[in-house]
Amino acid sequence: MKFPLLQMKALSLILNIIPSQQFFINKKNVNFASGKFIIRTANLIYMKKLFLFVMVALLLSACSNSGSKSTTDQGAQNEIVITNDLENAKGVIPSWYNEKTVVNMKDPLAHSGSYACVTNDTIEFSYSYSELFKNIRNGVPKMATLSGWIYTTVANPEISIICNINENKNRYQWKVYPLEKEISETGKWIEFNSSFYFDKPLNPEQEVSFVAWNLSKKAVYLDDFKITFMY
Ligand SMILES: [Ca+2]
Repeated sequence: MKFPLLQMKALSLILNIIPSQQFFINKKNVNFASGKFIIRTANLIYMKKLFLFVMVALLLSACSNSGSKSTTDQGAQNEIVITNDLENAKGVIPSWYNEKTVVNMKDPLAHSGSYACVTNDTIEFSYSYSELFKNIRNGVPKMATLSGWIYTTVANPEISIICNINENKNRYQWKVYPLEKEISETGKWIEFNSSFYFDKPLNPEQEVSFVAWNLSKKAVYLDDFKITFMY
């Protein structure tokens, strides 16, 4: 288990507050304080500290993992990267939609963890991302990419990544990136990458969305999305 520096500092602070010497200054303990008893008491204190350390560590670890797995990192100064491994999708992650398509995968196994997204004859649209440009970062991007992993049950399925831009709920720009030719192998996870150049002028009030659209009527699964906006 790894703990970030901040959590380790919190643990240290909490453990220092615990009055670990109170066993020794308790009159009852002092009266019966043979060598063995002191050792047992010392062990008790050690166990108490260990127990508290583990409990606090578990609590802090749980807190740190309870949030969205979707992270927004500002890697290079001119780009924003957003990732989602779908493991917490059922808990509803801001900016992500269509959670009903996220399933606990058994056969095939998900690409990461337990969850991936399914599209098939009744589910044409995948788990999706949608957000106003102004909520992503100042300014508007020049281009964006959506990459991830895909698993198809039929060779060359008719499936595409859609990048849609809306302005006041009306469609402003609609771009399609077909994946059909790239996905020739069935029964295995394949990495895909789709790129979108924004050739029309954008403004921060517009909303950008990404979704996979499966028209093959056959099962195609997706996992580990990564969206990169370049400014
Ligand atoms: Ca996953």
